Order: sequence, then structure tokens, then C-alpha cells
Amino acid sequence: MKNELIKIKENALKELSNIKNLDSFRNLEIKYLGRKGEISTILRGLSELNDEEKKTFGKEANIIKKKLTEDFNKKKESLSQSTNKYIDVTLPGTQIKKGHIHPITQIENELVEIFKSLGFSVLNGPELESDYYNFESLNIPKHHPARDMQDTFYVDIKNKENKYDLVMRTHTSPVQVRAMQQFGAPLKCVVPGRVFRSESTDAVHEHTFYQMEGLLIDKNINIPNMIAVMEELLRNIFKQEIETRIRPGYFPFVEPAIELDIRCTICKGAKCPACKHSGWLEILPAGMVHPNVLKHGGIDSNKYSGFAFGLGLTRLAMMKYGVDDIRLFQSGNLKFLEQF
Ligand code: FA5
Repeated sequence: MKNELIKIKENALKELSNIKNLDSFRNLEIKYLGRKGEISTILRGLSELNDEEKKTFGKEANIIKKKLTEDFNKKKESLSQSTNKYIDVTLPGTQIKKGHIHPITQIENELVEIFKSLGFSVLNGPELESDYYNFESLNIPKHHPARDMQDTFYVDIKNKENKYDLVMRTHTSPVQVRAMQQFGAPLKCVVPGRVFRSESTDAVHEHTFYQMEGLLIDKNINIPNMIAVMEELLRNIFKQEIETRIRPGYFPFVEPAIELDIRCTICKGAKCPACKHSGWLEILPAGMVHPNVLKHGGIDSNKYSGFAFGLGLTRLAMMKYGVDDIRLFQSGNLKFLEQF
């Protein structure tokens, strides 16, 4: 039995020295020191010996078991340390939670791509605007009743000339004259951006919303050119024919002016709060640029003509995505936003 014990010890230590990873270590530990391992089997066999032999071999077996346990523990520690130095690249990674682009920005990006493909450049303008660009240069002098069409946030800050002249822009149209002054004619541009109105909000009215201005100035531009671009815009955004209607409108900076409405996509025309119970939604007013506006922009109205439109971008997003309340877009409600 003594020889058997020594053989087990030698084999165990030899095999232990060749072990390179924790998995094979665990198997070896079970083989020698496990409940049914070689050492335990020997210890169980002691019961068959007489008292003298039990004493001698029992002592010997316990010394060998202690030695093996110590050596196995040392090996385990060194294997654990070396294992920690490596990264298991096959393990699944920790997922990082990512946000995504806001639906209004998504639709704005889509529109920008459509207009770029039609040769339009993309411009922007200040959100804090002068009374001159927001109203006067657009043929809306002070005290003109048309100022009441847009509930304005007047700002209590003086301009460089020490005058109270600043407003939160009520539309993207001020960039019309800015663009004409900067680039002259011919000109083809769109201006997406945020606008502000002192509105009581409801399902289709926000105090802060998005528009996209379009402006095209060249020789011999006419109303059919304007309608063709507007229809192209809607076809590309909705990816299908949608029902529209055109009716006369009034904006002092265009003459003649039109309003383009689309059939409400929420109720399909059956009349609901999203279309102010009319079955239609005002989405795209437009018209031929007024000669006075061209003059403010430094463009000769005898040589050039043009059209402009002011797309209600947030309302377009409502209709495209089937959202029945405009206020959801800026609610910060993730349950709503995560759907896009
Ligand atoms: C204008 O702002 C003109 N500047 C548009 C224009 C440009 C006309 C160029 C002619 C030529 P209006 O106030 O109607 O027009 O607003 C344009 C669009 O913005 C509306 O058709 C509507 O779709 C959207 N809109 C207007 N008010 C709100 C509001 N409070 N909340 C959300 N969308 C609105």
C-alpha cells in the first residue's frame, strides 16, 4: 500500500506540473482529491487493515493528501492569476445604449437630400431675428394688420443701434431676403429651421415648431414651376400619391399666394382634432415672390421672378408618421420617441 501511495503522489505531481489551464486543473483535482478520487479510495480501503497497519498507512496517506492539497492550491492560484491577464474575446460584449435621431430631424434630413438632388443649396438664418428681416423686408410694415397673423415673441433686448428691434423669428421667410442679399440671382435654396409663436397650443399648434422655406429665383419662373416642385416634394416624402387641394392664400410677401393642404392621414378625411375637424391640414403655403421683396433683396424684378414656399415641417411629420398630436414631438417622452 505504501508503494501505491507513493506512486499516486508522483503521478499526481507530474500531471499537475503539466497543467496549463483551469479546466484541466479541475479535472485533475477531481481525479486525485475528489470524493471518489484516488486518495479518498485509498483512505476508504484502510478499514480493511489491522490496527497497526491502519496507524502506519493512515498517517502516511494523510501526509500525502496534505502535500497534494497544498500543491494543488498553489497551482490553482497561479492559474487564476495568469487567466485574469487575458480577455476572452469570445464573450458577448456589454451593450451600450444608443439614442437615435429625432423624428423631426429625420424628416428634415430626408427633405434636405430631396432638395439637394434638385440642385437647391441649404441655408440657415438666426432664430433671434430683426424686425426688419422678419417683417418689414417681407412687405409687412409696422402696424400692418398682417402682423397679427403671426403671434410674435418680441424680445426685451436692444440691438446694436440701441433700439428694441429683435423678435424670435415667427417663420423661416426672413432668410429669403438675407439669401438674396448674399447670393443675388439666380438663386435656389431651402432653409430648414425652428420658429417661435406665442400660441395657445393644441393638437396642431405648437409655440416652437419647424418650417422649411424654399426659394427659387430665375428668369421666367411661373406658377406651374412652383406647383411642380411642391408636388415633387410631397411625392418623395410620402412615397405615394396623396390627395392635395390648392386654394387662394394671403401673405404680403408673395403675389399671388396659395395654400396647399393635404388630406388628413390620421382620419383619412373623416374629420378629427388633428385636422381641426376639416379633413384637411394646412401644410404648404406658397406664392410668387412680391417685387417689393426682390427689391429689398437687391434683385431687379424686371429681369427676375421667383416663387417661395413655407413648409410646416412639424405638421408634415405628423402626417407622415400618423401622429395625432403635434405636442408629442417635443414632449421628451421616450416611449413616443423610441418608436421612430
Ligand atoms: C408662414 O409662416 C409663411 N412664412 C409661409 C410662406 C412662405 C408663405 C413663403 C408663402 C411663401 P404660416 O403662418 O401659414 O405661413 O405657416 C406655415 C406653415 O407652418 C403652416 O401651413 C403650418 O403647416 C405650419 N404652422 C403654422 N403655425 C403653426 C403652429 N403654431 N404649430 C405648428 N405648425 C404651424
